[in-house]
Amino acid sequence: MSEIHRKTGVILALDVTKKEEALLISKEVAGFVDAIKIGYPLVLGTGLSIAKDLSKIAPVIADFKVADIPNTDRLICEHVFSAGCDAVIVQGFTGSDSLMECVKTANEFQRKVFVVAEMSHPGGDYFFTDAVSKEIAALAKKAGAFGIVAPATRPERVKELRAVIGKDLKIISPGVGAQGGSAADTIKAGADWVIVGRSIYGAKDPKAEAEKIKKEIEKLI
Ligand code: O7E
Repeated sequence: MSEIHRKTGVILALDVTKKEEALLISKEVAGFVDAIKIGYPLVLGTGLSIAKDLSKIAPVIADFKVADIPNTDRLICEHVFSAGCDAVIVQGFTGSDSLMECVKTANEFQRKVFVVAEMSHPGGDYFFTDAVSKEIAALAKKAGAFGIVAPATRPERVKELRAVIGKDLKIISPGVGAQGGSAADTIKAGADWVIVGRSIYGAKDPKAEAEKIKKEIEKLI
């Protein structure tokens, strides 16, 4: 287990499906990202044991967008943390009891929970309306989550959600690069980390691309 600290402001979304490729890219970009986010593509492709391998390179965030009843959420989180993941991403629309069970389980393992407040794709604000996203963000804070997920494709929403949660919670923002969002605009709006997938792992030179985003963020400080 390792703590997620902000050094570069970049989280790699590792949505490749082969173990060798996942390890190769992760080792290449290791100094330029603060964590590696794994989700269904990689875990279904390789098995959850990939988490232990990757955790030797960087902290691992398990993006399973957990969204079930409290008991099932607890079973999922226990599995994820036992496998070596440092944090889990869960949905907040399931309500406070489900969310609190995830946070309670994370606390038992001394791990972290991020709650999706609003999604980054064009349809992402259809059900996650302004009011709903803000309510989920407030619930994440009340439940004791470590942070929320907010869309880099809508920096104005990152800013509004930052105002709801204050300084105590972190914001991780997907949607930079392939989805059109800008790393600098997202960090300026109040995000702590941008989550970047295809523009890094799909690049000819993933290391150079990760370094470019890191430098773009560094310029803001
Ligand atoms: O577009 P990319 O390739 O840079 O990848 C973005 C990653 O962030 C990808 O893994 C996708 O599943 C995830 N993501 C979004 O793109 N938008 C969201 O609203 C939420 C996520 C996500 O990771 O949710 C938890 C952070």
